[in-house]
Amino acid sequence: MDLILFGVAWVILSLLGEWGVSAWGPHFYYFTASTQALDGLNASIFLFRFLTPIFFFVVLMLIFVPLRFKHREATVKAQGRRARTNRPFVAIWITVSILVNVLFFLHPTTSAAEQQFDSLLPQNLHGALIVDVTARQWEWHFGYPQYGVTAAKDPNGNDVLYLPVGRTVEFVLRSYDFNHPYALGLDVIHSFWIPAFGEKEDVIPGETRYEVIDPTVITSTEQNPMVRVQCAEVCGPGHPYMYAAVHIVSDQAFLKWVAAEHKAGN
Ligand SMILES: [Cu+2]
Repeated sequence: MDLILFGVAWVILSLLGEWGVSAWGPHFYYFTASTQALDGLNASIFLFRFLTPIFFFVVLMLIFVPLRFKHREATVKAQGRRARTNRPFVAIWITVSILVNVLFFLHPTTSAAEQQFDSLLPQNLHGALIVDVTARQWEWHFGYPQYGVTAAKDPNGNDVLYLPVGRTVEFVLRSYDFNHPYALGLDVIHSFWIPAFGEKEDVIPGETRYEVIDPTVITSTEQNPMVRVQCAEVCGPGHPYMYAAVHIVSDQAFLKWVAAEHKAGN
């Protein structure tokens, strides 16, 4: 009887939980604008789906066990406190815990890492748009070596990032250094973060790092503040203001913008 009651309560709560994950899962990330962000979102939904029944099992046990196995004060006095072990239950619990941990290590952890390493392989970067990103206290510079744009600026002279939708982008990330055209000295550690792209990469002086992104929607910072470059590593008093506007546009609009940058001498 106990078992049936527990089982029914567990199934009902788990189904409610799964329904909650279906309803709220797509909102775990505020806004997604790249396949990489969608992969991250799907990974967290997968984890929540899997963990919901386990979560409710533990919660129900915490409620059920003290109620069901409660001893009266008199019994405790007469028999003393006794502990009993359900060996098969403990064995199953430990085995399942290990299996769940191994599963999560393989998927999504290892599978996502492999996917990320694969995206950096030269054969997967054919036709990719290369964007040179230079971080310095406290601004971002963007260059497009394939298009002869060295410092992309908007008409007001602010640094700006334009990306064509549906084309793989390879960001080449550097902190301001001696090899840079404006260099005076070494800069500090920054972190390149566009929240809507779901990835973040530290920018370390003296190192070159890469991030590959596939933008999926036409949008911009004005439409959604999650679509902006934001420094995500404390780098001095100007750190919170170290951001730049991002525009994800159609192919034609991108080429038009490149032409305008040439005209402006950027
Ligand atoms: Cu910074």
